[in-house]
Amino acid sequence: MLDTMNVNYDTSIPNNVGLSEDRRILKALERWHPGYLDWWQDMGPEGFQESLVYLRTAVAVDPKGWAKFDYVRMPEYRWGILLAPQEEGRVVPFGEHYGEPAWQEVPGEYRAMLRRLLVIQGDTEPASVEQQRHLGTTAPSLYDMRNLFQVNVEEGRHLWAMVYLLQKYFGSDGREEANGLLQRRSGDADKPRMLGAFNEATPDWLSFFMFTFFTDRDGKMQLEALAQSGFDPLSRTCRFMLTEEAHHMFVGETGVGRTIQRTCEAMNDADITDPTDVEKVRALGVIDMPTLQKKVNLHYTLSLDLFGSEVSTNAANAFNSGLKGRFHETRIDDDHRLLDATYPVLKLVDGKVETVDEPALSALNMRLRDDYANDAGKGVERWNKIIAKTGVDFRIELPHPAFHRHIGEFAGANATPDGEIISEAEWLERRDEWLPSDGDADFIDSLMKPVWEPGQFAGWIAPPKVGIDNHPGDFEYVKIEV
Ligand code: BYC
Ligand code: FE
Ligand code: FE
Repeated sequence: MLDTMNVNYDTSIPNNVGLSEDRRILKALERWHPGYLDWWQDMGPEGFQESLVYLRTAVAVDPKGWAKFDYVRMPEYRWGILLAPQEEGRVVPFGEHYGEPAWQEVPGEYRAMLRRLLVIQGDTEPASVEQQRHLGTTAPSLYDMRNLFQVNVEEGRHLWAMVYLLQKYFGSDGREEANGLLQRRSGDADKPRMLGAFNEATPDWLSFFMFTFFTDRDGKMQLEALAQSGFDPLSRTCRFMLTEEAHHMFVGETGVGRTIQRTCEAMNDADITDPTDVEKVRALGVIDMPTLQKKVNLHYTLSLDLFGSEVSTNAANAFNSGLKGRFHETRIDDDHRLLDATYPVLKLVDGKVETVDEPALSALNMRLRDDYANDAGKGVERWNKIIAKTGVDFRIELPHPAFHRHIGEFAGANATPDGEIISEAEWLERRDEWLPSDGDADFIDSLMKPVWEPGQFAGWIAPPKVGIDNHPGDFEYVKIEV
């Protein structure tokens, strides 16, 4: 019997799916591999490809102790195909096929829908690497640089995860999609990435931390929904991806948290009690709270767009067919079919924000977005605790879902962060109060000076509480010149 707990490193592609006995798919992946490495060289982290980075690599898929840490050159990272172990007797946990045995092959009637989900999921992974490729040169510490690169190689692995499913289960059109994933480019006018937020710039480290907090959290929610899939290989893939995702959100949450910490400490040291005195705070070389709030407003709303329209037939179809479930589907106490249920949806009715009950099946994007907002809100409260502890009088708030939206009910509406609908003129006039302005960007950019001495940190961010893999503060997480 195949050992699915430990990862086989004997093949060119590490895996726990028995690739050495599955020559056809091994060959297909080996043919795809050089194109992937070319993409990594062209679009992966700029510079540092020869540097030794203290990275973790998965050696098993059980939640405890799956990682091994070592110095690795990024192009030599062992990107592998890792699925969570198969669960005995697993059934389709929702939709029309509720209770039937989970599928080990793609049901013919759902082939196109499933392929689309895999391609969209796959497309976001390399996109994020492309968005973050310029950040290495301005890393605020070697610790942060290492975390960036860890996130990047794992997003690369997430691409492999989707490519494996496409190659294994979708034949020649899967192969074409796998190639397409290496051809689109974040922000490219002619061949952009598929979803909005993945074509935005990630110009500075605060954006990176906000992105990994807010946008990787969309990743978490979408993967949680796909981890429920009746198509068992997808479920297993997503379950393992989620263990990696947790680290990405850790990087984001602690990155912003350390920025907040440093700002508040600097304000206290300088006896500045008014957090809105932006000029005075900035003169200390730290990022003021109102600017942090604007970054939250931006990244949160870009991420809300990733949930699609509140009311969506695509979402209803994906659920009905058993392909994409709800967050924690198996823990929900209902019929798991949603035939008669309704769900409250925020809508714009006659120029006002109102809650309207919609068929629960059509409202699944809204529901997942609500679960996301709840999850993100808890993280924001952990940031607020950091602020409160320092005695600084400021709270970070998530803006209303009508604010700054480009997809769904509120696309094109002009709303304040409190959800009040305003005129276009007022929006234009006040936009810079709510979203990062060019001036804010220039200020943040002025702080983005590299700090590459082991144990040293840029002045705008506090050191982490603990090191990676229990290493002390002055550990050399990246050996830049080898
Ligand atoms: N941008 O019924 P609708 C991650 C399109 S992040 C552009 O409203 P649906 C990660 C939509 O495609 C997780 N287009 O929405 C994070 C459709 O177009 P077509 C990624 C958009 O389909 C950080 C039309 O509008 N995974 O892993 O129910 C770093 C109407 O669609 C957008 C997934 O998203 C948009 N924001 O929901 C690295 C999971 N929104 O087909 C990685 C897979 C909608 O009519 N994807 N459209 O031409 C899905 O489940 C769904 O496709 C979506 C959209 C939730 C994205
Ligand atoms: Fe990912
Ligand atoms: Fe991620």
